[in-house]
Amino acid sequence: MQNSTAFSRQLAMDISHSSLLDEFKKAALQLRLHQLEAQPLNILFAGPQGVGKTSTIKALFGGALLEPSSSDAGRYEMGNLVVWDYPGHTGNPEQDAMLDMQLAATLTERDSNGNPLIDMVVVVLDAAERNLNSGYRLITEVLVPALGDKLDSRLVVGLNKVDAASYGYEWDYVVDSPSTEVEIWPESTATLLRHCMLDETGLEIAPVCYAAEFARRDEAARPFNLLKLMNQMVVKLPLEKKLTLIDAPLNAQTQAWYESDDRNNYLTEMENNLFDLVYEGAKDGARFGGLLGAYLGKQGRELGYLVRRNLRRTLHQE
Ligand SMILES: Nc1nc2c(ncn2[C@@H]2O[C@H](COP(=O)(O)OP(=O)(O)OP(=O)(O)O)[C@@H](O)[C@H]2O)c(=O)[nH]1
Ligand SMILES: [Mg+2]
Repeated sequence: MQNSTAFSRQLAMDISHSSLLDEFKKAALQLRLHQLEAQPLNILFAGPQGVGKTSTIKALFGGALLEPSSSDAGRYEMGNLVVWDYPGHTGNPEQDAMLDMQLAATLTERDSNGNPLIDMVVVVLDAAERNLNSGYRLITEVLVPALGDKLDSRLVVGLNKVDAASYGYEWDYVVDSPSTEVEIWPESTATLLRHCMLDETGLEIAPVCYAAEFARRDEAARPFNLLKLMNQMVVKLPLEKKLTLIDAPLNAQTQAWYESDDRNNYLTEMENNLFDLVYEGAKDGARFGGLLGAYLGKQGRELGYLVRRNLRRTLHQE
């Protein structure tokens, strides 16, 4: 159920078989896909102990990624994607200082082309924790200085465990979504965090509230707002790295991507992002009458249809 159906490969195949795209357009799109594919992508997950870093990685990438390929525990490789599961503070001051130093060193490391080795840091915080200070210090004292100028596009902040943060409010079985209270508590924490970060570092970043394992009364836990988190990662990554994330073996469970605070919007945003990526010069998905690519005429509409179909397949939303 994985890489044989990677998004970009299937899209390239669909483009070449399409009867609505002319040969010139096909060649241009294939070239573009070819330029964008097979870029290495390193994503590092960091945060205090027990916040759900490993659970988040599992929720996004399913089981496929969780086979450490090197002697390095906490570093998972799958094709061009490398995921780092960075340990949190232990409470031992010397050891913690060492961890911070190693983290800063990893973030300032460059590849052979002079680009940062780590493309993106996802900081996971526990929304249920009343004291977010250690995670906040990690951002302001370790990550912000180490990430340097490309901060905005390299940092994603996730507030995990929104279910546990909601103090007794839970799934609303009548409308089959979390009750509003489930969203309000963590969202106000996210707003507070946002203001503090802006104030202290000038960094404008909106934490994403989600749950890697939303606890259910009598069903197995499953993610909530995972698509929102994924979308934020796709939006922030530089153009040449986006496809690597979409091509990674994403969680194959339909349910994993299903429940969001407003799931259609995130899917639409992701469709727009991917369309613009492949169709050079397009903006916001070139929508016309809501239809992806339609503003660019018949060929745009056809590519829009193919992008949309393949994204839905990739996220198991068919
Ligand atoms: N209620 C709830 N529990 C969660 C959620 N995500 C993770 N957990 C639980 O939180 C605990 C810690 O999760 P991990 O993924 O091991 O956290 P971690 O950050 O990798 O922890 P360390 O590697 O020890 O630093 C586990 O018991 C998870 O089941 C969530 O969204 N909601
Ligand atoms: Mg862990």
